[in-house]
Amino acid sequence: MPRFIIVFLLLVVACKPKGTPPPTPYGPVPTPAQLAWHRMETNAFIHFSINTFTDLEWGMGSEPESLFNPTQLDVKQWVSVLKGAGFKGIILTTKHHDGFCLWPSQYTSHSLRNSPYLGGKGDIVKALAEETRAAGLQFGIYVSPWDRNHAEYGKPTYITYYRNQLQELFNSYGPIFEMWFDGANGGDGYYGGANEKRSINGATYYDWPTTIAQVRKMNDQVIFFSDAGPSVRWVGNERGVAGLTNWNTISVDTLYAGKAGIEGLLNSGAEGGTSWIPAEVDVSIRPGWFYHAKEDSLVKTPQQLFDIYMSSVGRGSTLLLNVPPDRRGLIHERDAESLRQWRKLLDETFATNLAQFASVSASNVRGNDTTYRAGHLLDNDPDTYWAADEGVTTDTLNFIFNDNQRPKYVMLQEAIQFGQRVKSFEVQVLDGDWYTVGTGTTIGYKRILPIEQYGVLELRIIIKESLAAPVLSTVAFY
Ligand code: FUL
Repeated sequence: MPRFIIVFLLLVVACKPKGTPPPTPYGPVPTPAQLAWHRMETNAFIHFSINTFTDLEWGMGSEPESLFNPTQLDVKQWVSVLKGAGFKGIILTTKHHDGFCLWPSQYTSHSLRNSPYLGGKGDIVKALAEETRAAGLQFGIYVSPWDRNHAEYGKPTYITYYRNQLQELFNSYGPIFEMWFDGANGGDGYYGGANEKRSINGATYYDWPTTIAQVRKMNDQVIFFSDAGPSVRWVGNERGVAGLTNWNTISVDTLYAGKAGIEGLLNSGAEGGTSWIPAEVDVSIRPGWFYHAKEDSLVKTPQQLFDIYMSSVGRGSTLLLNVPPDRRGLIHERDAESLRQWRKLLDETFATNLAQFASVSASNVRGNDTTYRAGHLLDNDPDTYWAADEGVTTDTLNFIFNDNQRPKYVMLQEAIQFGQRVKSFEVQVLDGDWYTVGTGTTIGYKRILPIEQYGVLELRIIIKESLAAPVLSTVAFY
């Protein structure tokens, strides 16, 4: 080929306009570990300890280790029930407020080492961590900062004890995907025999920044839960209900775990908050967190669990559902059955995505570039997305079905790696005229909106307000 042709071709390639660059992230965005956590959607919580044998929710710390004696404990059963229900991770109460440890900690005698369980040779943290990972699920731990057994609680030496235990747990049982710092703190306790009330200053006593830095040295991917994050926040109630408006952002400057009066803020987050700290919805399948035989008839029904799924995952949060094993050391038949039927209900409800029968167009596409086309909303790929032009904050997405369809739910997802943006939207169907069948505020990782059911050929989603140009990865109809 003559040289001038080669030079010409090279010039053509060099001058070809490059595609439109991806959207600029707006505000705080999730870390890769937080993004992975969002995608887990549902995790299981396990409250199991000496309280299981005393019928208490909060042990005083004086309970003799001899009481801890599950006779048929089977972590394989736990994991198989929980995996069958679709959970992606399991978080275990390794130590609750009473201080009893489910692993043979070298820093205290108040553990299963001094119980009859397996002749003191058991290690439930190890057994569950291994079984969980063998099943392809992730393992997390709850380690209560408040310790009603420890003689030094309230003094700086207790903080050293607590940190030593975290070292033990992270080094022996990792990788740990999530670590739970409970906000309940201080009060009456056994405290090594002192039997008194001890109050601490929740804002300063634990010196969390140092503890967190120490844990991050052992595992820089771990998700820290507490009222104030730093990775995920409490949702402000234990009923399973995230805010209808649910920002993943919040400003933590004056927040700390256990601070009173912040439930509303935690429930809905803060528009324009300075950190990405999404809400986690923790709720129990029974009235209590620990197993009590008297609550066997009060296990939440599949429909109640479905409603909780809708008010947690369906509002952009992650669900952490507690399923407490009984005194045998097994998940009770009633809980297992309820979970099975719940899973069935979810699978049936979300079996057929009617979007497969639809085509979509958008009123605006970023740079008119096919990289950001509306078709990505329907391609089942969480990594592709539709985006509007910078500065365009109201848009209409138009869906045309190939045949009459009757969707009951609209599911939307923002591509949150670019930040959370949408502030209000509306769903309309065409039936001669356009009718509004549902309205919503924030979307975030996922929003499942129940809509008024109509037989429709054409439906549109109007994004009425957005903090920046909307970027959505998925729209689905069920
Ligand atoms: C609370 C604790 O006091 C409860 O016992 C339970 O562990 C719940 C998940 O967190 O703050």
